[in-house]
Amino acid sequence: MAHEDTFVMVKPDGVRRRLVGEVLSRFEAKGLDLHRLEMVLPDRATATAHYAEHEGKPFYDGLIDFIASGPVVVMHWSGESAVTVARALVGATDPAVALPGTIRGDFGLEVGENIVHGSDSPASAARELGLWFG
Ligand code: D4T
Repeated sequence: MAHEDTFVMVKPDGVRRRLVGEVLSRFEAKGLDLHRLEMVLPDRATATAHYAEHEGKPFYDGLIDFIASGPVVVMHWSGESAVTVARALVGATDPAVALPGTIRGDFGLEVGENIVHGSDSPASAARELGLWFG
């Protein structure tokens, strides 16, 4: 167990569906600490850098279009095992199979619009916090 920092983003569908407060309240209720929060309209350079590992995959172009399609809310959270805890709150990538009780399990149905992102490792968190917060 270790104190960790992590990066969380409410994606454009989550903002459009007015789920920002719902996401925030789940992270707060779990006991993580919020350090930074900002609403931004992602430019394509930031979106492509964020999802660089997926370049060349069939869903990549649609994913970049989607992330740049409207404002997102980016957040820096920390706490005990924050990376793992945030991923557990978010749920499985495909909302259709994400467990009830997770954000994706409770609010989503489509993998292309899965509401929220959470870093998948401490190294990804450091990279993504640097990318989005400078
Ligand atoms: P992110 O990174 O958005 O938190 O999602 P995950 O970490 O849970 O899942 P991922 O990196 O494998 O996928 C990134 C992003 O691509 C979308 N996606 C994914 C998609 O549109 N079609 C697909 O088939 C897959 C696998 C959803 C999340």
